[in-house]
Amino acid sequence: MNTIGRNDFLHYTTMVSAKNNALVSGDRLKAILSDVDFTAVLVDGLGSGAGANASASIVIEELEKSPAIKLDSLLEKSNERMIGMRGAVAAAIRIKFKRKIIEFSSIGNISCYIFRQHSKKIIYPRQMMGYLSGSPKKFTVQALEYQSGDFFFLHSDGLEINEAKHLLNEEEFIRAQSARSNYIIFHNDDASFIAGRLF
Ligand SMILES: [Mn+2]
Repeated sequence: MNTIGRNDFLHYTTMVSAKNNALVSGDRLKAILSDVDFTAVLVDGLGSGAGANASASIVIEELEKSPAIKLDSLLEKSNERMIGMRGAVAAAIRIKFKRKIIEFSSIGNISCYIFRQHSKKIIYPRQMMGYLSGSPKKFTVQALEYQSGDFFFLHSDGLEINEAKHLLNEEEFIRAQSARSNYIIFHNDDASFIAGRLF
């Protein structure tokens, strides 16, 4: 399952796969691109199969219901609905093209990288421990400036990036965007990523 979108500000790709090539993945994602911003969420439901997918779907539904929702509210509302469910880890990102700002909110082990072309540096947004479980939690949004030429990569623990610095290279990053980079290693697990280049 892959999606691709592009406009004058962004070219992004996404991928979701399932453990043992099952039909249902416990990972889900949603990306919404407009002329003014890009909003995306990547969710890894705990465990695998239908139960994991049901938990992940809660976050997707909340974003579909209110695409302009603040990212901390998205996680808060999703968390409230997790009672009696397996739970999930999630990361949400919103990119505001005009002001060149990346907003980020997450809980649990979704990895997120921003690759800064200009200074050849990798920026790691703050992460919060835990998972969406239904027990009360406070979420925060981190805002980071970006520059034209930056890349970003969000992924679940079903894959890993080996030596992330290689993805500072644009050709390598473009290979990563289509899951063809040798520096991206897939495990036999539900796996997903969102990868974008900013212009
Ligand atoms: Mn996982």
